[in-house]
Amino acid sequence: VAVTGPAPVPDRVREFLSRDHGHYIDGHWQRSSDAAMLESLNPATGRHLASIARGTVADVDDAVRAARRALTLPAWRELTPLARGELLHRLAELVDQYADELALIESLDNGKPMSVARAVDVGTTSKLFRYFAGWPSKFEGSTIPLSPRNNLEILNYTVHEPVGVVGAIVPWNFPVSMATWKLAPALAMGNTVVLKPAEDTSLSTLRLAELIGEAGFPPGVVNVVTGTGSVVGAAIAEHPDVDKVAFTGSTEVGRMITRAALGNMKRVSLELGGKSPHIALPDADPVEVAAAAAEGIFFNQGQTCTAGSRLYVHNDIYDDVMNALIDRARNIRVGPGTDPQTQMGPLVSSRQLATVSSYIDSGVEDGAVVVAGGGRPVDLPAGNVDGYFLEPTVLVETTHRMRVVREEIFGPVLVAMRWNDLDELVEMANDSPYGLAAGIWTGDLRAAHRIAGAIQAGTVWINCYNLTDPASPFGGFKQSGWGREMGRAVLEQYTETKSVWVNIT
Ligand code: TXE
Repeated sequence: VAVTGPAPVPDRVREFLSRDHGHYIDGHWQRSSDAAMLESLNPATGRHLASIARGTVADVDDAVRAARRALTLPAWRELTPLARGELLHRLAELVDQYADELALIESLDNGKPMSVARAVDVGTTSKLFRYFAGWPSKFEGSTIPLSPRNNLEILNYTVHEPVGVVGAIVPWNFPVSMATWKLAPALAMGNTVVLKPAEDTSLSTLRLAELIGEAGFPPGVVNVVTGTGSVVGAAIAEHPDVDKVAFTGSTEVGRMITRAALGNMKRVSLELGGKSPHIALPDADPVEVAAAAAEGIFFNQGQTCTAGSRLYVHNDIYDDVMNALIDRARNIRVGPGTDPQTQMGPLVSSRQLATVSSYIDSGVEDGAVVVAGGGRPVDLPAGNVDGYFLEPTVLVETTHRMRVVREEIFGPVLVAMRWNDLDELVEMANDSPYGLAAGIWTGDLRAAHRIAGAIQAGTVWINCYNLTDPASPFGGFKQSGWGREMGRAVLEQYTETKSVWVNIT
């Protein structure tokens, strides 16, 4: 593993980081009700990066009250669909204008390489706002041909109305873009939002909140409350005046949120974990498969819900693929995200590093063999020795009885297995509580489509991996979630449908 060093931080970003960040409520910045703060650490150094407000139940109450009030503001409620779209366009432009700054904040706070933060996280964010800016004027209701009794003549039509106050709880792996996956459709459909970023990575979302104010969204339409999941997240999920909760995170917390939401029957949409199969057929090019498998698992340090974390390679090409894959894994440049040479940054937190490391240990205890990585990289620059770095890791001799094969590790750890029979392969691929994504590599399109049809997953990539687009629906089968995000499909998640009956007899 080659190791790289850090690059300097410009003054503007330094100034932003040095502020004591409050919550963004009703268009203003405010401290927590008890003035408590949380520390955000730089995962590449393990040292202080910034201070953010540690929210309380009272702060969530304030934010929900502001969001409720904003629903009735003429400046929001009476905005024409085109004008609402225009606001989203303006926000997209601001995100582009400050893209480098946002990307640097993201990279420092989350650890990911700057190039990834710029192209993927921030790039996706402005693209999402642009895509959803078009929908307010295009999400039409229907007129419905009825068969009424008593010769009545009825005009029946549907309209889509906002759900109301949306609580959005988002994770730390793609901070600003995960916030936008929820914000963009919620705002496009005329809702107001109380957003909680993850406690480890709130900074880019706080910068986005400044841009939301600058774009001209009325006060209270978007509110950001920072703090812990057990206080702020739980308060949003339970709140009787929140109409819908949209969550991305662990399946375990998704269950807790769903239970809390039952109190007032909130609408719930969930994007949860995954353990996605990445499959190579015998005709696939071993070098291409190795490159895709490496990118599929090591992208974003493996902290991707769709990570191709279970690799199934046909026996005929298994040795060739594994040799090329091991070579790739060993040559990935690990270092701080701010170094342009870095290909893989640190994990997000010491907690995540401990979790992922303990999974590697459990795999070895269960009989798996480490053929690449497995530990902390040596020769880190002096300033980075306390960072949360882990080598790209590949485990072989794994079976479906092992925890490393069954559970989401959410780190740069790949488990590889052989297969011979297509039916058995599909059975193995589906032998998981999750059903988020799958990848298939082959020139045999007949086989590829057969497998795509048989696999229980919300997304299947054939001869590509980890591609997303605001226009294409994304979500999970089984315990990977409820509902779909992005595309037309998500609009249903942020609206109520009203059926209006008019007697025109
Ligand atoms: O996630 P949490 P964690 C998985 C992944 C990872 C594991 C743990 O396997 O190793 O989860 O990560 C908020 N009520 N994923 O613990 O806790 C929390 O503050 C309301 C996969 O960090 O689910 C944060 O904002 N909210 C996933 C958000 O939930 C609560 C991405 C997600 O954190 C809460 C992240 C509560 N009781 C983790 N407790 C993916 N599929 O993309 C926490 N939160």
